Amino acid sequence: MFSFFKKKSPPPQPAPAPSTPPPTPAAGLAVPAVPAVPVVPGLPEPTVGPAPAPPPRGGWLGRLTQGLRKTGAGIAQVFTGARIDDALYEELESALLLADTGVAATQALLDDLKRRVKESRATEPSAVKTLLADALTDLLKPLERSLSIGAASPTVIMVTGVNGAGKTTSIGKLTRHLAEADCKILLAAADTFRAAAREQLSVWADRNRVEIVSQEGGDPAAVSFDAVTAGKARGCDVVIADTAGRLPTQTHLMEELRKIQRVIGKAQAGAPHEVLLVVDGNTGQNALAQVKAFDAALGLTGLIVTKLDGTAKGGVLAAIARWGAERGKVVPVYFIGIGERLEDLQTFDAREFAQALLA
Ligand SMILES: Nc1nc2c(ncn2[C@@H]2O[C@H](COP(=O)(O)OP(=O)(O)OP(=O)(O)O)[C@@H](O)[C@H]2O)c(=O)[nH]1
Ligand SMILES: [Mg+2]
Repeated sequence: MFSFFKKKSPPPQPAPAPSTPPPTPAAGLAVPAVPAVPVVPGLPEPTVGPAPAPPPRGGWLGRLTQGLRKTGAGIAQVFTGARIDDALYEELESALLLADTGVAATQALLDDLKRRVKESRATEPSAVKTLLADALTDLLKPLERSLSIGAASPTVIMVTGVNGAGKTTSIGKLTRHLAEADCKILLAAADTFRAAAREQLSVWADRNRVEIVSQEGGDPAAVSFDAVTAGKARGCDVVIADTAGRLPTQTHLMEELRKIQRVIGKAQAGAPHEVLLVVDGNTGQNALAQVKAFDAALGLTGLIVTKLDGTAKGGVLAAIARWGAERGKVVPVYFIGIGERLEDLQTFDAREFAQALLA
């Protein structure tokens, strides 16, 4: 599960009959790549031959652990006692709630943990900590999914979120990874409110030597339409639309996002294939409220959770997972961000995250 994203591989020889249409992506689901070409962040993508070894994530894991250390310390404290008793579970409940896990996910984790403790007949608090890591991994596992590219041509990705969540920066990093994998990318500066926003995206476009459709003071839906039309005409693999930050309570701005989404669909049937929400990991329980609100408005297909390197508590991912489990449909976390450097955006791995949180 270390591929940064999945890309449809070149057609086998001889090429399949043109009458065979590519599979249509189901909303919210990454299309199973056929077969997937794992891409190693920071390393050149192999075009032929076996999949490369997973990238060295040791440094990454250390930084993720460091970013979540406050939560980790709070939870670790619970397991320093000599006995497994009600007091331990009560302390754990408080620690999980403090870590932004939310009431529903905390309760689910505690119930699952007690069952595991009983089944394993654990007697040491340290063993309970290991079982908690297992329970958390299982809860987070459904969030783990790769972004797939190539089922549609171009694959259109619309990126949304509140102000300053890290949308443009994440698009820049994602663009670099896609460009390194030989994807032809076109960026749409659909954040037309501020000149600085367009410039910021242009810098990423220049840096990655990819094309950008930008229009001074233009209508964001029109810019998106032009970009998708141009992407189709130019044979691009991916079109990524950067949108202006907004609060889900700003009804007219949410309506504008819906319009962008609709208009993109007019430029290309079935698009946008991905509607991503970028969430600042520091916003705690408010992050779940954002996910719910943007999902209600747009039908999200994935999340990018940024800034897990600061004061983020991390438990909110458990809250997002629990919410998905309750309604029978998760919004997967494609990437998590732990800083401003290119390599600071990585795929989400449930086990790794649970271990970092409980280190
Ligand atoms: N520490 C840290 N900073 C980040 C991360 N991701 C983004 N940032 C920073 O967050 C700030 C805002 O990032 P942007 O990408 O401009 O956010 P945005 O969502 O596009 O903002 P608006 O377009 O103004 O709504 C910048 O200073 C980024 O460098 C991260 O994972 N960790
Ligand atoms: Mg931006």
